[in-house]
Amino acid sequence: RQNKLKALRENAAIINGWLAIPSSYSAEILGHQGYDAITVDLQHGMIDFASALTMLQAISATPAVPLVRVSDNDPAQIMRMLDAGAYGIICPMISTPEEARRFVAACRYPPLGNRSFGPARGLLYGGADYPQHANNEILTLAMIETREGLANLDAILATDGLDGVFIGPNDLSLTLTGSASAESRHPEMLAAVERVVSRCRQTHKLAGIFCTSGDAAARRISEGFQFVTPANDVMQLGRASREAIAQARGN
Ligand code: 3PY
Ligand code: MG
Repeated sequence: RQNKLKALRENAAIINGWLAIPSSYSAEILGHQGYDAITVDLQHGMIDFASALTMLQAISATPAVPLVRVSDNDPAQIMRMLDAGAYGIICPMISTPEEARRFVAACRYPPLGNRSFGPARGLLYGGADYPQHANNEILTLAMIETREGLANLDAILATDGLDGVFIGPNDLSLTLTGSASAESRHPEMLAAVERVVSRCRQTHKLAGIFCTSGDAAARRISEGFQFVTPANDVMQLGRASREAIAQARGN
């Protein structure tokens, strides 16, 4: 199976859903809403391997491409998530080109990397020819969310096989400005974001970012981002509830 995200990025921004709640039912619901991709968040989501497996199964029954944000740059966890059917990995806290290489190597079978062979659900989702094509089809996004990662941006973007970067604006603003804010307007943060977009454009890499709403995601697309996450399930559930309660109370 081709990873449609790789073709989509040429024409339109990829809209990516984000799951922190450990539920295959939530995953299935989100998958049917029109997202291009859905990410199962093992870093800050409340999700263990058993839940992640059923969530990836649910997403693969919808048009959305199943992705996973792993909890750290751990080849064993990356391998298990790919075997569980993730068609792309978002890896947090990539700060050096060595870390980026280690991440990409974990996503690639030899000779390009060191992923161990046992594709399991990869075959069910990707098809019988998955072993021949997985190295090309698995999307790899390195999170830029540390001062060091920002400083090493060019070297990280030069990593063979890396499809792009994904800004973690909470962590990045925390490290740059001393307070975490996903929509920070601090000048250092604005400069950092602009730099990531322009470097990605120059090197034809995907520029992604986490956002807190659809409006914010639309602004990021107009800034040049090609992969946006318009909030996660927790934020959406809370916001929809607050709105409904306010409407019901007539205020
Ligand atoms: C961040 O904003 O730091 C993230 O990791 C997004 O989830
Ligand atoms: Mg982060």
